Amino acid sequence: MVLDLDACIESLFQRQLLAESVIKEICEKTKELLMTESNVVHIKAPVTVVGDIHGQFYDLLEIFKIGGYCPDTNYLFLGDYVDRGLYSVETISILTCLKLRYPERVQLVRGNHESRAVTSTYGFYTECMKKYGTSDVWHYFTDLFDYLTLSVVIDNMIFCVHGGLSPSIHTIDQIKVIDRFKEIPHEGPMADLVWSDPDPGREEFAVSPRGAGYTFGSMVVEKFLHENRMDHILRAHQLCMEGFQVLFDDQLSTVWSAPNYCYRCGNLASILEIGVEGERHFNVFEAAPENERPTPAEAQRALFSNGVPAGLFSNGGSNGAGVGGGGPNGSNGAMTFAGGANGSNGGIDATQDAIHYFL
Ligand SMILES: [Mn+2]
Repeated sequence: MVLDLDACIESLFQRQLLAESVIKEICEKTKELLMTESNVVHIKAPVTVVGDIHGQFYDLLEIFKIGGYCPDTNYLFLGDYVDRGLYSVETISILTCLKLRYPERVQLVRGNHESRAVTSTYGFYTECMKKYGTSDVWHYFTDLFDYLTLSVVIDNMIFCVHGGLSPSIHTIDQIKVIDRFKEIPHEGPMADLVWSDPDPGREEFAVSPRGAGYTFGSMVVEKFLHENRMDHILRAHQLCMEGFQVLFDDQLSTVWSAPNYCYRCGNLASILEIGVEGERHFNVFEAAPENERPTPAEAQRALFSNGVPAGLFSNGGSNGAGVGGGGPNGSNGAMTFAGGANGSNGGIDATQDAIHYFL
């Protein structure tokens, strides 16, 4: 059987899951493609950059509506495609198909959730089991995650990564020599790239409250950009109530693309449109309209069904709060997100991952 990627993409847009055998073939082919990519992929603007999606498939559909469809719009996705939301399978399925179909126009960077350890705890594993009845699909995708690139550079000026910088990385060339084809380690440069966060209250590196990666301050950003002759760092990884945040005198941006995160945070989201001259425009959006989502009851049926039924995701009905917390310690009030009042991260709640929750 010849793989018809356009048909796969079309059925995913119609809210229908792909057959397990098709996912297997797509993952195999995509691995072969990703194997040829450097740890630092160089691309050119114009490109639209997308931050964390976390299984919020209906919001991803909204992103294509707002930002344009492939291949008319070039996309750079900054990781954290799965976990937390109800539709990790649909989300990673469509992104993988688009990457395979339009390899030069779609870039997928690895996030800290593109990992066996994290997806075992935060939802993707359970969702695969419920939607397919076996863990095979989870194995196909998590094996694929080992091949995702770690960073992208736009027009030699903008360094893009999921989390942030590492005390053991000073130059782009040091990223290029990392052996990335493996599970994300608990520490070291590869872990730091997917786990670290900027801290506007500091100048240097410090221990991260997440228990993995580091926080890094203004001097670190300044030095990295100067050393590598770039002018901006672009990353995702932290919830921003306004959908984005710009720090360090416009030298670093966070883009966050999961509106109303975990179906309860009430935050805005954005995609960052970068023009041919390097101009940056955050296109801010809200959660997808309620009448285009399944109701919580339909979503639950979807989760508890083993087959691949068509029409499962029918429209209509209102959408209340979908899943609750989901974090191992449940919800506990105060949230931390990018740009906490004085720059220091207080506690960590169920919407911000910390490595000690699953180690
Ligand atoms: Mn993340």
